[in-house]
Amino acid sequence: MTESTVPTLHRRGLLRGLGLLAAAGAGLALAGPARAATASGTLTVPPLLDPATGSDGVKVFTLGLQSGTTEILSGVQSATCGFNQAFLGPVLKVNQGDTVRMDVTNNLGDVSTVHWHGAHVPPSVDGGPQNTIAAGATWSPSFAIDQAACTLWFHPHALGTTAEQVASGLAGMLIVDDDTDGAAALPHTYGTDQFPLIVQSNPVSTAGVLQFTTAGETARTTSFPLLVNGSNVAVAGTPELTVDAGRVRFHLLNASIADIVTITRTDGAALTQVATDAALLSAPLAVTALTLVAGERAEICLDVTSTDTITLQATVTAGGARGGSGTSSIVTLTSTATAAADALPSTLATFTALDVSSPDATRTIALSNSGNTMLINGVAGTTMTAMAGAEIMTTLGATEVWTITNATALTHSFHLHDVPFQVLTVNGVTPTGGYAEWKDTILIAPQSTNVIAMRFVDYADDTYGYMLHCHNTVHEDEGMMAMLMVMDAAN
Ligand SMILES: [Cu+2]
Repeated sequence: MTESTVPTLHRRGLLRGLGLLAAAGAGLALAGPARAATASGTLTVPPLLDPATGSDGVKVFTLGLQSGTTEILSGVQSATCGFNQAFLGPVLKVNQGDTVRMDVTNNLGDVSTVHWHGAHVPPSVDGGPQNTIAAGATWSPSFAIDQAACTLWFHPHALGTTAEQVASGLAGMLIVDDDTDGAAALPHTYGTDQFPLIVQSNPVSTAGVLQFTTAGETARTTSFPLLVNGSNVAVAGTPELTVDAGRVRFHLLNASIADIVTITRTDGAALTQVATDAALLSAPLAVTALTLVAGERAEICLDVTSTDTITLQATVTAGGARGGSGTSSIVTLTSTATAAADALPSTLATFTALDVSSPDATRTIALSNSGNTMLINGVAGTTMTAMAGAEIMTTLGATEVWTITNATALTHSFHLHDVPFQVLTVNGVTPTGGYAEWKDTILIAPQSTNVIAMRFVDYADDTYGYMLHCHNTVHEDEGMMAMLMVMDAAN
């Protein structure tokens, strides 16, 4: 990076830029015709966490939940938390077929858990409320990465404290890659042509105190700054990114505790979506807008050459009782590339619709509320006892069809652990676009009926359960969570 590429570098920008260069492999200063492509700019790029190699080639990632302080509002230090840093965390990249061990040490003063959102793993290592990590303790789950390329994330999932801990900054991205031709055709060099865009619209008091309850959302002194990779765009300015590549892949994550973001280009041109939450799309998909409810992800590719400037923006809609609003630019992308990238392949992955002609079970998942008490099938899942009394029992290998009804006037974010699902209908209509393929987190509109299908494969356990819940984590903490037990057919 040279000053000419970042003319307005100030101290905070400089720190960000240095982080970016470290992430990009420091190919930076040694410009020459044969150098690897690299990137520069003020966009905060989370560091890539290098795993240690354990026995039998296990990739060992070391994560520490810690507290710290972060300037979220201009000139105000907020008490925050993060993984290995004061706010948010590093990016972990793994490959299908890897075996990983996560050495997770809880250096918070409170109990926590770490859930691998979207990962198909046994319930005993899923990081739900049963996998509590006491203050000062280390939890070391080991599991196989048995799913194809996708964008996952990790965050706490303890009872009653999820919104607080996620709002405080405990959120990180986990990127799965695979060996398919489709994945290989997408940009996949982190910090060079592959970047996370973690967008958050979260409630903060004028004193800089992060809020995580309905009361906090609605308090008069609460504002909802828009953060991109932890940086407030209203304070630091629109993040800038200059790449040498002709194509960039952004891994979008809405890590807000409640709010909904819609991503568009400022010039109104189409984005090329290449993945949902849960998988690469079967084919690249041109979309003019991508709406992500809390917890939802998507991947996009942008083709860019030296004559282009592309700016992405996020339009925020309140997901809770009160929330953010308005539209903010979230990244301005330029490139030094003179040649256009080759066309993306017409096929990225194979998508096969589940056979739901004779499902093993059909269920109704009824979302309702009584004031600020949020219910699934009439039960507020605020304790393990309450959830155990209303648990859903299924059998390994079962294909199920669930009808999710929303009797509330609120938008919810439905997330199922364990396996991804397919959306069959929304209010009777077959969905299109990304909602027509694999998903693990979907928007549930007020008063809507949403039919989804899934197949429970691989992991049965009669002790540990999976969760299904609203990923508006305020609603989750208010009870919109239930437990699913996947039992072995022989039991
Ligand atoms: Cu909800």
